[in-house]
Amino acid sequence: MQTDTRHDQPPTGMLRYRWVGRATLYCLTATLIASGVVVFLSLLWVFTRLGDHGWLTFLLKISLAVWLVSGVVSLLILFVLHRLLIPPKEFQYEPLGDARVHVGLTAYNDEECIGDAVREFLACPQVHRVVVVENNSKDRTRAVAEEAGAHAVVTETQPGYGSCCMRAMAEAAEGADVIVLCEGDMTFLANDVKKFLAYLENCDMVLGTRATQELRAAKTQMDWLINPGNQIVAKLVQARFWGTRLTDMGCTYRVIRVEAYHRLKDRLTVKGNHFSPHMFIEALKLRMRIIEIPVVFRKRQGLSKGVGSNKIKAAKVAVSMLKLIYGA
Ligand SMILES: Nc1nc2c(ncn2[C@@H]2O[C@H](COP(=O)(O)OP(=O)(O)O)[C@@H](O)[C@H]2O)c(=O)[nH]1
Ligand SMILES: [Mg+2]
Repeated sequence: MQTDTRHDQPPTGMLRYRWVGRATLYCLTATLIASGVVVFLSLLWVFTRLGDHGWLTFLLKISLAVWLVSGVVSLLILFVLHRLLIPPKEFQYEPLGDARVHVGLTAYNDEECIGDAVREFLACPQVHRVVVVENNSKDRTRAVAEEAGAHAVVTETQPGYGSCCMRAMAEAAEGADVIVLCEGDMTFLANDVKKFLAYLENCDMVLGTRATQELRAAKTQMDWLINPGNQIVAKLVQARFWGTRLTDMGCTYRVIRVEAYHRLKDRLTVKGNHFSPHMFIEALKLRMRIIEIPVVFRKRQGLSKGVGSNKIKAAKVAVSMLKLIYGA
């Protein structure tokens, strides 16, 4: 049975969609900031002599008022305005049948892991083609990928994680019905492709999330800081695009229908490490249907070139992600 219930928003609805989303995000942010200020001023009031000063009481009253008003407005926007102004997306069911599934793997000086990653994907019965895009590697990445049996190994000369991901999808798109984007560092499990394909029957793009403890190895780059940080920032995106559940900002492993990719590709511009949310934020702006599913996440083989091992780099990437979210 095939029920095509896809209805993209007409252009007039898009403006309303954007402004209601922004209002939700800005109001919730004001509530969060005001909560922090209220707690801080209350501590000063209770534990220091500053409590004797009238100005502290005045500031406390102002911040309480901001907290209350922004909180109430946020609830009204979420539970009233959204219902009145943003029509819910229709349920979609489009079977994939015997869709051609092409995998694009990213690699950069990844000779330790790219061979195993290619072999894992080639062993998946659902996968028809595996393409490796390596980012001008100085080691044997290309040779190892070829020896492992990759159908193609392409060199992307533009440096950066985003450039590599964009090229990997462009290469995988040729002749495909479905594109799988994944890192060739063995953190992800190729066999999870079947989980992605099951959910893709109901949407345009399926994102992986590394936030599920039961599917994560004991020691990975999703540590005590990166994991909760990712989840909190993902909730900001969820506030902006209310309706789509999100828990991870940086999971490369994702699957997209080729038609959706062609609608999206010209909007993709971020070459650096914040490419991952850039891609799904642009898709959400187009009101694409996105489902996030838990995936296995293992310890990386070889050295991390991204944020995996460097908290300062992670903080910089987080700032770039926040700029994306508040500017969306
Ligand atoms: N950071 C980074 N990653 C790149 C680049 N080119 C390709 N990649 C690939 O993008 C993926 C993400 O990088 P990785 O080192 O795993 O970062 P991590 O997942 O944050 O530890 C890997 O498959 C890299 O090999 C690049 O210029 N910079
Ligand atoms: Mg990685």
